[in-house]
Amino acid sequence: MGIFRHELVIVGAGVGGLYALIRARRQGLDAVVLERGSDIGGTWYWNRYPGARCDVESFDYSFSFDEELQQEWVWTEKYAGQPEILAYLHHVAERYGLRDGVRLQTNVQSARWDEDALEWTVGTEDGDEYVAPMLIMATGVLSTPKIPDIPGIDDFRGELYNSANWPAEGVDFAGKRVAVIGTGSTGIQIIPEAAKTAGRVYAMQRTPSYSLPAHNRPLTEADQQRVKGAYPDIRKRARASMLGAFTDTFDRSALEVTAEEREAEYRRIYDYGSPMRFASAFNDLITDDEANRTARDFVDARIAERVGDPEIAARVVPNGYALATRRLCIDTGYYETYRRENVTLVDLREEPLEAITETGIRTAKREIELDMIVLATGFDAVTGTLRRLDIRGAAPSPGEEGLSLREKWDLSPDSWLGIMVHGFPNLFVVTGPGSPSVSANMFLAIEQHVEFISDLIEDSRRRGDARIEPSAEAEAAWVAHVREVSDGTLFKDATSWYTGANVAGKPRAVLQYLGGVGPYDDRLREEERAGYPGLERTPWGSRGPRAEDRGSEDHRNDKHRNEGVHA
Ligand code: N01
Repeated sequence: MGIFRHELVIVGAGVGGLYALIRARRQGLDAVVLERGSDIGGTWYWNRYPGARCDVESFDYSFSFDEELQQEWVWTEKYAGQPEILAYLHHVAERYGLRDGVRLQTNVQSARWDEDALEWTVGTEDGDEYVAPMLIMATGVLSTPKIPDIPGIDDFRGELYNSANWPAEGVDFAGKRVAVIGTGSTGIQIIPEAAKTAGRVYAMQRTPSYSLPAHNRPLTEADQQRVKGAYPDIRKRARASMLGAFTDTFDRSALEVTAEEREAEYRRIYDYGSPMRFASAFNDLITDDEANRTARDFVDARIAERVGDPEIAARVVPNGYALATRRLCIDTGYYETYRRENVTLVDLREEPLEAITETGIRTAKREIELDMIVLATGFDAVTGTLRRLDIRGAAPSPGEEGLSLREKWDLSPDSWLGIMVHGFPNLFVVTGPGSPSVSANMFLAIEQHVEFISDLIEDSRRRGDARIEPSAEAEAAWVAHVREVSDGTLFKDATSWYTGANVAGKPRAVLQYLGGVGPYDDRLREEERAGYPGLERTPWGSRGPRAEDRGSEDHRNDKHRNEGVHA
């Protein structure tokens, strides 16, 4: 057990944590990254199940901060698979010499703000403490798997896997009877892969998803030249766009064009293969149910064609919710898989899953004997990971226990700009609730946040702030704006992880800011230009340890670097 002092602690060595470390080092900060995994990569380290692939195109789903990096890296497919994305993150770690700043297998469990010392103490499972005045939580939005509360789950004697904690050595489906529970983005990717070699695959579907064919393909030399020749401009326009990934403007209502024009537009994007583009084919698909219905009708017909069998199609065509208010998926051969002799759809709406037994699964209608069960049951998303840690902010009054982030977010997932939380000074969240996060290209959303956070840290160092915290008013105003925007969309009625509806007891609220990446970027810039009016600041000297006791900028690194006070 030890106590380690730094100027900045970053939790999570995924895309956000690695970039935060790069930025911190460029600012001359002594920073450390704490990572529970045994390697870097975050979401792309854990989600290594067969078929794992991104649904944002690889040219977009990558760092833009360094022109040399984006010129030298060669993406081989339109949609990169998990191994390629992980290899890219390893390349980034090597290229910027990040590994010595990352403590692997360091499982953070708590973070406590000390109002006297004006610093955070981050506690790990091993009993170590990392102390720093600034704390960045880059813990990911899909990083806490939701393990379903199915009776008998511990009794199963066969192989049981969770997609978000897949064995590094891989899993052999060959000849086995495999049930995949869940048909969201993950299940839709695993089912066709398992069906290639399994004896039988049972696709256990409770809620069907909308999915489009990815039309994934190798990238050609011409693709590389086209994108790399224009990368700076592509990135600039992506930042000003709604979804942060492509820049076409869709300024027509689905209801103002003829049925033929509409069909032609849907067909054009469908044949290209991009869920983001499809969901923005017209400007009212997520705000007007009638407009949305035109997109649903188009996709429903395509799903039925792909499945073939009308009885199965009737079960896998979604109904009862608007397209894109649950994640609009992409797939490679998912619906066609139901044409295979060795694939059985189990519709859990007709025969609810009652229990997992020692030998398989019992539904309301039958016993299914199994060798393997795969849980593709999703995540306690966006706020889940931080709610599970014991994070204590400022005490309401002296002598009292610090405010609990879990308790605060159990009421409502409030934040200021999705980045800071009132009551939690000097704590920064990468892609927190109330920011574009998963409704955008995550790489860009993460860059946007890390840059705002590091600029803010730099600004407060320059001003001599010891403590910065969003005011209650600024937080409330942002929360009201996020809600006003989502109330104008069909997302407010979504029953998916987008609104926390997939986790019992979680407050229902749209967890993303739906105003668009570009307008959100403008809002961040405005805040910076105005000198961060949403923040309350406390300079060194007025409270807490005196500035000179904490080291001047010149020798700060030496003073705070790993003092390693070993207990
Ligand atoms: O999780 P999900 P996911 N009994 O929540 C079912 C990203 N992602 O891991 O909806 C039976 O979407 C549940 O049914 P229901 C992407 O952002 C991206 O698939 O609760 N079923 C649902 O069908 C995505 O949105 C990529 O009725 C149960 C499924 O499990 C996000 O991750 C790839 C159940 C969970 O679907 C999450 O996707 C993979 C139970 N007790 C993931 N509990 C790409 O980039 C849950 N389910 C392509």
